[in-house]
Amino acid sequence: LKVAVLGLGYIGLPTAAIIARTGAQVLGVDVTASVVDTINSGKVHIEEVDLDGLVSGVVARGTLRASMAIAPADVFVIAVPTPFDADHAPDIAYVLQAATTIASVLKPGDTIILESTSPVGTTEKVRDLLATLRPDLKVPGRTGDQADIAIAYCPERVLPGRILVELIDNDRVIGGITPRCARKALTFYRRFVRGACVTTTARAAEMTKLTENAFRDVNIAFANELSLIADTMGVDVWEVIHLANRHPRVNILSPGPGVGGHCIAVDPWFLVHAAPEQTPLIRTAREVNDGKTDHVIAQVAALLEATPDTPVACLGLAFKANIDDFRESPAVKVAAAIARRFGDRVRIVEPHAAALPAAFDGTGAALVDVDTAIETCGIMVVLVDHDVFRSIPLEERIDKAVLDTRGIWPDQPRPAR
Ligand code: SAJ
Repeated sequence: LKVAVLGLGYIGLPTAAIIARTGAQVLGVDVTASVVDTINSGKVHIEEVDLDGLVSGVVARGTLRASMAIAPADVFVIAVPTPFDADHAPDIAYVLQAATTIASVLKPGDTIILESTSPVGTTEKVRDLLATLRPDLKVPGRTGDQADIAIAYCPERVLPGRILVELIDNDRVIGGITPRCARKALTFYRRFVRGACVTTTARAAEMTKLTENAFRDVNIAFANELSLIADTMGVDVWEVIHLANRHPRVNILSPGPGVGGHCIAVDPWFLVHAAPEQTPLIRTAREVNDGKTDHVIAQVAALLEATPDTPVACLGLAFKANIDDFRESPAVKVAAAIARRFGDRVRIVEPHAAALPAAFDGTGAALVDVDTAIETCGIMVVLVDHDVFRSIPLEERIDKAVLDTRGIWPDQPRPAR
């Protein structure tokens, strides 16, 4: 079996490597020369648990090769980004570009699978584009079931930090343009997926992916709203959530400084954009979560103003615990806003960063290690629940003014109201 994976990012590269491990001949295609060179030398350009060993193994065995050029294959997997523009309108240009690339080598019997998070209807647009570019091939859904090629949508749903495990163990939703397309894609996923593979239509699968991330966003927004209420009431929100979750049908998520990453803070907008009148809840959840970041910035600023000249340590920059991914991170937004205002009073602790990101350029903030932060800072702001911060014992922070946005230090004495 020959497989081409287009887009070698956080999803494409692990997927390509796992397929290559099954013995299939995998070509990874990416538009960035340095990514292609890195992979062909057996190395990785992204951090993900166990990915480096897997990639070096399959490259050495010759089952994974990267290139900037496409080549014929039996199965094409599209895993390119789908960003949104300033008005939150999804941009599927990279998906259509990938489809155009595939069209140049497509032959009867091939299967094309879109994995990128996409607005509902995108897989049909891919089909329509291929029909235009390759009038010699019968595309599915337009000519009965007697198509020359199969096209399906199968969203990835892996969690960064657990990608290699979840790629294999998670259930997969496989949406075909036709039932026959879904069955062909199913045969492919059965090669490496241990979870259940459930088939449906392409449109239902597209909406399922957006629904999953909107569900999580709405639930985090509920937790974030609770944290604002609890602050007003002088109640510990973590205790309230802990107690409420003892109810058999209540399961509240955790408040934080906002929602980051490239999925949960983005995908709900695809639904809002597609159905603006029907999405007051999903839109409000987005606004609550983004608003929480502004609220934390104001809280930290007030704390710094109340204690002039005291250095502050901002703990964490990653968008969530124990990863090195700073994309759309609320921690970066908070720390950079504080650094712009309070300059060299600001110390940043991020064990996963070798240097401060560009957002801190010219601010005077410094990157320091945990011990230096504890020794030099009178104020500590927890922005990320990295294990290394969680394990700082009470005696090392009892004399600090603490703002713990992640609830990692329940034993920290609360200031009197
Ligand atoms: N967060 C909270 N409170 C919580 C949970 C998360 O504030 O209780 C924050 C995190 O700190 C982070 C953000 O939300 O800033 C997102 O983190 P996450 O762990 O919820 O999700 P991601 O972005 O790492 O991955 C999500 C997952 N989707 C769901 O859980 C429904 C993953 O399964 C998807 O594959 C991924 O999005 C994706 O690529 O779409």
